[in-house]
Amino acid sequence: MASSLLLHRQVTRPGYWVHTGMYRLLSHSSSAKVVKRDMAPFPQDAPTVEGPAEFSRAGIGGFFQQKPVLKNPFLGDALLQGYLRRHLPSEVLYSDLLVFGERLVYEVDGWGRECETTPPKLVTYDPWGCRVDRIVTSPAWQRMKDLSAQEGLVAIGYERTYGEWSRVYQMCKLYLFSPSSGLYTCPLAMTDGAAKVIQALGVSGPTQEAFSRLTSRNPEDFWTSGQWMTERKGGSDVGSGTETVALPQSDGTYRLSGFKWFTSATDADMTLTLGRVADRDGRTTPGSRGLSLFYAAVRDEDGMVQGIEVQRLKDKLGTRQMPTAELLLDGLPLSEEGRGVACIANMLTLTRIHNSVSAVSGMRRVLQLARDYATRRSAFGKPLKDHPLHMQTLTRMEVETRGAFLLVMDVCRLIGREETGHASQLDTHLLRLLTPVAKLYTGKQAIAVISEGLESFGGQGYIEDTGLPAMLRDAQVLSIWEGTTNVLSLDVLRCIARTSGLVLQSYFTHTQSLIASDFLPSLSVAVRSVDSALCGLREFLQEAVLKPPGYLELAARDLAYSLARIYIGAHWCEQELCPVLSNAATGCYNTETLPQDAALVYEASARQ
Ligand code: UCC
Repeated sequence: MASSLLLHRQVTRPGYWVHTGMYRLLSHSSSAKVVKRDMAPFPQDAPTVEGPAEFSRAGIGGFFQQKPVLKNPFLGDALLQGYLRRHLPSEVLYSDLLVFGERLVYEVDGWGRECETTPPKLVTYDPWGCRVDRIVTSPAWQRMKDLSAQEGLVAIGYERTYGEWSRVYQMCKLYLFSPSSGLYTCPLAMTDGAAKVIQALGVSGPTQEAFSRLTSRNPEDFWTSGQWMTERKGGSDVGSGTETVALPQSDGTYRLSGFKWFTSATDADMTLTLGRVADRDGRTTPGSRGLSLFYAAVRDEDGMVQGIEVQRLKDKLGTRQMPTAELLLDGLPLSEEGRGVACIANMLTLTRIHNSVSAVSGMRRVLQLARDYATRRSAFGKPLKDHPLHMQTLTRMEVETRGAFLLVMDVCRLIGREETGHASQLDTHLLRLLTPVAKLYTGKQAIAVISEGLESFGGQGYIEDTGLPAMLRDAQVLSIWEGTTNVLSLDVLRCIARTSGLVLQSYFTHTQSLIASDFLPSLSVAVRSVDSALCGLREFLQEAVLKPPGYLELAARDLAYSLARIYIGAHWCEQELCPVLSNAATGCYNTETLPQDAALVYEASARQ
């Protein structure tokens, strides 16, 4: 079906125009001769009359809406610039981001679109029937890899030119890159995570080369890594869902046999993955305790996959630019035995931070475009930017985005401090607590803000080749991969329990100190609001620990949201800061309500 209509005009009586066209849409006059012309070129059979000049030549009129223009995202981001001026004033860094911003607009953004329109393909066999399992990616995807090395998008985090602020610098650069990257930020997240795991385990043996390649600025040497954890039984419950078995070989390596169900960036050069070491009788230890972490170089010297069968590429809602596959693994050497989950947790922390950065950057990008569009699009006699309600909507999106930015950058600051040995115990606690909080909160925010952003373009926000719908599709994954909202909410509870509440103590101390410092008188209402939410949350937690088991579990998501909102603080003062408190007051977490919840959810299906 055609996606647009050419409306042809025909005079029925003086001064009365009837539109006829491909479909009988607009003709209600019984005297009109309505012609259905499926895709007939105009004009053909209809007797045409010279109409007003506007529609006479092309038949589609003279008005064309100007599209939103992407401008240098660094220059267009006052908050980012202000943040850097305050914390990391460096001319070199400023000019690097400025030049990178130009490169994004004039070069990289087009590659990003190309990655979307030319998705990867799996070639299973060569023309002569040999199994090759080659993943063919677009030239633009390859260029993204080279660019990532040249721009140091992983390397910056390890060169540490800016000491404890190096992670902030790296993440600011990734934040600018992400919406133009055609999802290349996904392999970069895992690459960064793998480098961190290797560094934490001690760089030696086969991982020495891997580490230097993962952190290289030379495109010839640069490697990306996968993080292949998910199996058919376990996306979230990795501990009991992992079936991959690792058989010891005489040369000290291990053979892995298993089926990895989601392997993002399957075109990676290496991967980290989990498996269970089998004893001589083939027995394995169940649960998380039985999991070990393995390193594997995925390709041979000719770039062909080794020891792996690619079953198929996944057909996904979004992130179509990036190959995600099902894999059968075989014969990968071991790097570490026994403490798989604990070791890969380092990677999870970093990829969750990357996820949060991508979430904020998606919000920022849609706002930048919406803001520009509001100056170019007029409706009801004036530009959109002059409609108060439209501006109010953009303002609300802006507030969300700013709040998310500050939360995420604070987590980046904390990881930078930890990695450079500057972290106090309070910093370490905050990092552990705020990493899942930031990830789960910004993932959801990104979906909401980007969805609102699409609406601000009217119908054009729903049109594929504007590039806008892909932003929403890609955002949807942010709350799913690297731990869903609920799994991360439970991770918040887990870290509270594991530290006997110390992470919370640090949170309260730090947040209280933020609002106790000097503030503008105009912020006093906001500060009071944060203060009262903080007190309420403290009281809630004191009571919640005395409630039956299950109470806090049901409160986990709202608790995580409360932690996020209060931390974001004054930026949120028009919102309910502490949903966990008001929901507790209405009995939301009483476990007796569980059957009612289930009845409500399943009511519709039960009737069918
Ligand atoms: O791979 C995927 C897609 C890749 C795409 C990546 C791109 C992302 C960036 C995009 C940017 C655009 S998706 C795979 C997603 N899967 C997950 O995220 C797993 C979700 N499930 C969990 O997170 C669970 O909570 C588990 C698996 C961690 C739970 O396992 P366990 O075995 O029950 O965990 P335990 O027993 O609580 O913890 C085992 C050890 C402990 O260490 P020790 O023994 O020293 O006390 C924990 O402290 O692991 C440690 N640990 C952690 N440490 C567990 N979780 C954490 C954590 N979050 N941080 C630090």
